[in-house]
This record gives sequence, C-alpha cells and structure tokens, in this order.
Amino acid sequence: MKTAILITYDKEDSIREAVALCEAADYKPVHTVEQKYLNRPKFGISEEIVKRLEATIKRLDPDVVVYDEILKPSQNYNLASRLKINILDREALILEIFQSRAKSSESQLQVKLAQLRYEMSKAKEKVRLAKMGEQPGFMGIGKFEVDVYYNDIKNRMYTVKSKLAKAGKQRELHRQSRQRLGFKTISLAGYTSAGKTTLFNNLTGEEQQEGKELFTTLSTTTRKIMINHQDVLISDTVGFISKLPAYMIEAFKSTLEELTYTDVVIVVIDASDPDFDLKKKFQSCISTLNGLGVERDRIIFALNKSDLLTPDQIEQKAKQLKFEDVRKWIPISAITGQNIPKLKDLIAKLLETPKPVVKKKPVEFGAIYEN
Ligand SMILES: Nc1nc2c(ncn2[C@@H]2O[C@H](COP(=O)(O)OP(=O)(O)OP(=O)(O)O)[C@@H](O)[C@H]2O)c(=O)[nH]1
Ligand SMILES: [Mg+2]
Repeated sequence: MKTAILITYDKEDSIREAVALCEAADYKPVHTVEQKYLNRPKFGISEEIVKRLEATIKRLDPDVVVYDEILKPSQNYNLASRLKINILDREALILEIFQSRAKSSESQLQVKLAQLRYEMSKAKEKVRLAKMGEQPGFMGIGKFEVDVYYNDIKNRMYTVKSKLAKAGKQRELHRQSRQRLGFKTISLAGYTSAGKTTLFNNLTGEEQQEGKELFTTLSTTTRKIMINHQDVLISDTVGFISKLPAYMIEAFKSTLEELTYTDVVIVVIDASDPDFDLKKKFQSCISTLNGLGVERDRIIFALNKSDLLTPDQIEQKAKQLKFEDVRKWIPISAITGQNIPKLKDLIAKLLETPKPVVKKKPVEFGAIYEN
C-alpha cells in the first residue's frame, strides 16, 4: 500500500470518510492534518501549516498528500511546488478510485469522460493563469501547443461522448422492450457502502462483489426476481457520495438515469452510522434523487444493518430522519435476512399502485450534489 499525508476537516465524519476514500484508493494515511478551513486563497491551508508540513513530509516521506477538498489549479500548483510532492485533491482521489474499479466498458468510458473533463477544467485554468503571467508558460510549452493540447482533449472527449451516447441509446431500447414486455422495475440506490449490493445479492441469490471499501459497485447489474408471483427486474447501482465532482455525475448520468424510470426505488441507508453521518448522507441521497426527478411516493427507505442495533435505537434513527408516518420505511438486515419478506410485501404493494403517467425531466446535474 502507498502512503499519504491526509489534510481534512476537523470533524469526525469528515475524517472517517476521508480515511475511507484514501483506503479505497489504496493509500494508507500515515499522518492527518485537521483544519477548520481548507479554502484559503494561496495554498488552501495557512502558510504556517504548510511550513509544518514541509518538516512532516521530510520525516515521513509519503507518496502523496491527499487534500480532502476541491483545490483550484493555482492552489494545487502552489502547494505542490512548495512541498515538492504530488497533491491529490478530493476530485482527483475519487477519480483514482473510479478508475481502478471500472470494469464494464460503459463504466470505463464514463471514467474516461470524467478524467477528460477534469483535465479540461485544469487546462482552462492553467491557460488563464499563464495569460495573466502568474505561472510561467503552460507545462513549459507555448500558446500554439496549448491550442493543440486543448483541441486534443476536446476531440477525445467527443469520441468518448459519442460512444457513451450509443450505450445510452442501447439502454433506452432495453428499457422500452422491458416496458413492452410488461416488466416492472426496482432499483437500489443509496450512499456508498450502505449495503445495496448485499441486499441485491440477498434478493436475487447472486454473488456480486460487496466490500467494506467505498465505491465497490460502478456499473448497473440487473436481474429478474419474483415478487408476489410476478417477475420483476431489480437493479443495483453506483453509490452516492457528498461533494462528488459535477463532471463525475455528468459522466455517470446515463447510469443514474435508470432511477428516473424505475417503478420502485429502494433507498438503502446504513442505520449503524452515527447520527450526524446518517443525516448528512441521507440529505445527500435525497437531493440526488430529487435532482433525478424521482417522486417521493415511489421510494421505500430501508434502514439496513439493523442487526447492529436494538429496536429502540432503530426507532430513534427513524425519528432522526423524520420517517414517522409520512414515509414508507422498514428496518432490515441484508446480511441476516431480517424483514426481507416484509420488504418484499412493501414492494409488491407499491408496484400495484399505478404510476403517474407524466414524468419529470431530470434537471441539470451539477446542482444536485451541492451539500
Ligand atoms: N452488519 C451488517 N453489515 C452489512 C449489512 N449489509 C451490508 N453490510 C456490510 O456493509 C459493507 C458494504 O456493503 P455493500 O453491499 O458492498 O455496499 P454498497 O452499498 O453496495 O456499496 P458501494 O457498491 O460501494 O456503493 C460490506 O462490508 C457488507 O458486508 C447488514 O445488513 N448488516
Ligand atoms: Mg455495491
């Protein structure tokens, strides 16, 4: 495993998630710097912390510095040239994880597109800085080469996008034929590591890969199951995370769009999370689903991992999320199978209620993950 110095916020939930992200990208944090603010203009952090980091880096000799916020290219440049080490900001880190996990050809294309968008945004900023004379040259090359580089990214993006569009059309055709055949559909959604795949495996008898690490699942798997003597299609999906870069969501749009068209969405929630994380992740899920135009009455909330809680604790979690009687929710355990038959009953009931004909069009992404 490679080593990293981690710079993150001074809140427990942020630290936990940042460490999990590092581990998912195969970096072991050997030192953590906790800060209240990570958005100072020059380095993101203060001059003083940078000075201290210089010494720590000399002592620990890590492979990278992970910066758990989105850095402007100028900040990244300042920090990297001062500390003489590669800086991975939150965006770059998530990109690395996605890149190492993408297996299906569509998810590989999606990651490719996200990478090109990342490069493009950095290139734009670098060109702007070079023009203002803040940074000498652009990667040591002149204006003509910048244009060539720029156009090259654009062209590659165009190719990837048209391949993805083809995959999207294929998806649309599949969707239509499923509809013609009268299949109803269920999708599993939720924050990364909530237990979607474990529940999927429990319901389908499959053995898709589950994992402690974040973002185990990147591509959608669909299987047929029996609900109330009826064949229904169920899909596992990519997990959500807060502060996911906009272009990443854009790249995964076609996969997430499945949620817009599905009959029932089961939102899987890790009920064993501490209250603060629970609420934050829940909020992140809700805003994502709202952005995708998923109507509330098509959602079932599954409080998963309830094997780790007492009934009182479960009640308390449900209260925290203001479930009470307004929302369809059920405590389950994807591992022990607790309440799975009841979950199926809930699904069956929801499938019987007719779906509204008019669908909201998904709103522009990018705005969705702002939290
Ligand atoms: N105790 C307990 N652990 C669970 C339960 N369901 C899932 N887990 C564990 O939670 C971890 C994450 O499970 P996954 O099913 O991979 O989660 P996911 O939502 O598919 O995650 P991503 O694919 O990364 O978005 C694994 O270590 C599972 O063993 C449960 O009901 N109880
Ligand atoms: Mg999964």
